[in-house]
Parts: sequence; C-alpha cells; structure tokens
Amino acid sequence: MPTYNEADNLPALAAALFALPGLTVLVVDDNSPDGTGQMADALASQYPARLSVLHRTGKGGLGTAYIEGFSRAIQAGANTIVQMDADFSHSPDYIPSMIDRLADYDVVVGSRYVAGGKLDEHWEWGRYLLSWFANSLYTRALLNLRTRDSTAGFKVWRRETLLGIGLDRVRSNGYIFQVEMAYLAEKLGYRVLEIPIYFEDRRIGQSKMTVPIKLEAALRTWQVRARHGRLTPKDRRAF
Ligand SMILES: Nc1nc2c(ncn2[C@@H]2O[C@H](COP(=O)(O)OP(=O)(O)OP(=O)(O)O)[C@@H](O)[C@H]2O)c(=O)[nH]1
Ligand SMILES: [Mg+2]
Repeated sequence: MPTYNEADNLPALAAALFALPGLTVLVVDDNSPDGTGQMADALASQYPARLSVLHRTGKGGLGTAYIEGFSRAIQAGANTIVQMDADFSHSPDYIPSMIDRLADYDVVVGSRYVAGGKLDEHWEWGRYLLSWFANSLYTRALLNLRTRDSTAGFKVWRRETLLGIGLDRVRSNGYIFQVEMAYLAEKLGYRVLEIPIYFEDRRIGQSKMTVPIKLEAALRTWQVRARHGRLTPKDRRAF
C-alpha cells in the first residue's frame, strides 16, 4: 500500500485490513510530511506480525513505490499480492472475493467500469464523463485493451504474474503506471478478471489529482504503446 500523507486514514484502514485473516500489510511511505511513516512504524511495533513499513526518502511516485513494494512482497514469499490506495477509495471488503476469483485468473481488477461498478455518487456528470472517456474509450482504444478500467489501482496479483511480467520492464512512475501494468498483463496473455466495485472518493485528505496530471497520463499512453506494443505471451519472463 503506497502512502503519501495518509496519516488520517492509515489507522482505520490498518484495523480494517487486520480484520481479514491471513493478510499482512506492507506500507510504502515516501517520507510523508504529515507523519504517515512514523504512524506506520508505531503500528508495526504494535502488530509486528501483521504490518511492516518500507521507508523511502522522498516523494518518488506511485509507480516506483509499487515496484519496490511488489519486489519486497515477492522476496518475502507472498503468493498473492494486493495493491490498493490508502484513502478508503478501495474498500477492504472486496479483498476476500477478489482473492477467491484469483483461482481462475492471473490478476483480478476492482473495476469502476464494468456492470455493477460505480463511481462516487458525489461526482458531477462532467467529471464522470471525462473519467469514462479517458478510461473506457481513449486508453482502451489506443491500446486495444479488453480491460475497461485501465487506470484501476485496486488489483490482486498472483506472484507468478508479476514475475512473468518482469517488474524491470515497467517504466512508468505516475498514474500511468496502472495503465502500463494493465497493458503488460494483456499483451503477455495473462487472464484478467474485472469485478465491479464502488469507488468512493477519498474520505479524508487533500485530493492530489489535477488536470496537468491527467493530461500527462493521456500523452504517456502513447509511450506505453510504443514500448510494449510488440510483446506476445512468448515474452513472459522465465523464473
Ligand atoms: N509512496 C507513495 N505513495 C503515493 C504517491 N502518490 C500517491 N500515493 C498514494 O497512492 C494512493 C493513490 O493516490 P491518490 O492520491 O489517492 O490518487 P487519486 O485517488 O487518483 O487522487 P485523490 O484521492 O483524489 O487524491 C494513495 O494511497 C496515495 O497516498 C507517491 O509519490 N509515493
Ligand atoms: Mg485516492
């Protein structure tokens, strides 16, 4: 779970995750100015078997935070790896059923754009339309993706899927990281299942999403296509 200024969300989220059996939490914090890292350390000493923390020196971006977190989880022997936001947009309640479905798939995606999936009820129609256009039309058409929620950040991976993708192949660092991972998974022939989720806006904390960030992601989609467009299932990494 990558965190940047999530001190107000972390204790409650950790408690909700601890309520799920057999799950351990790895927080990847980028020296958040609001003290999220110290709060995570306190949780780690209180619940050493359930939570650990990877501290990075500064805001290094979501993509590299995930790459470092995934690598650590793989090293630790995890067979199933959940990625999620730390602001309650991704409800822990979905995790057990996502893990169940992984029996028949290589990655399970919590999706806002399949039947039954929903965006926050408070969104205005203009914002909703833009998000739907970016995810379900623009990115999907450009990359010829089957996945409808190409920027989804709530996913459950098999260890083998991440190893076969080869994390060294991933270059994106910002929000486009999610798109690159979705594209790599499909290009390499992995079975992707989208299950509907209700995506609630962050409960607490400042939104970091801005128009320039969205525009950059839209342009970088072309880079992702150029980089991986020729991959086939034969290019899976051996491990
Ligand atoms: N470690 C780390 N975590 C990050 C970074 N940027 C974002 N995050 C975390 O990644 C998750 C997703 O980021 P959000 O800021 O919630 O992204 P969003 O949902 O698109 O935007 P808002 O919720 O509206 O701010 C959250 O848990 C963030 O705290 C970063 O540079 N480093
Ligand atoms: Mg968020």
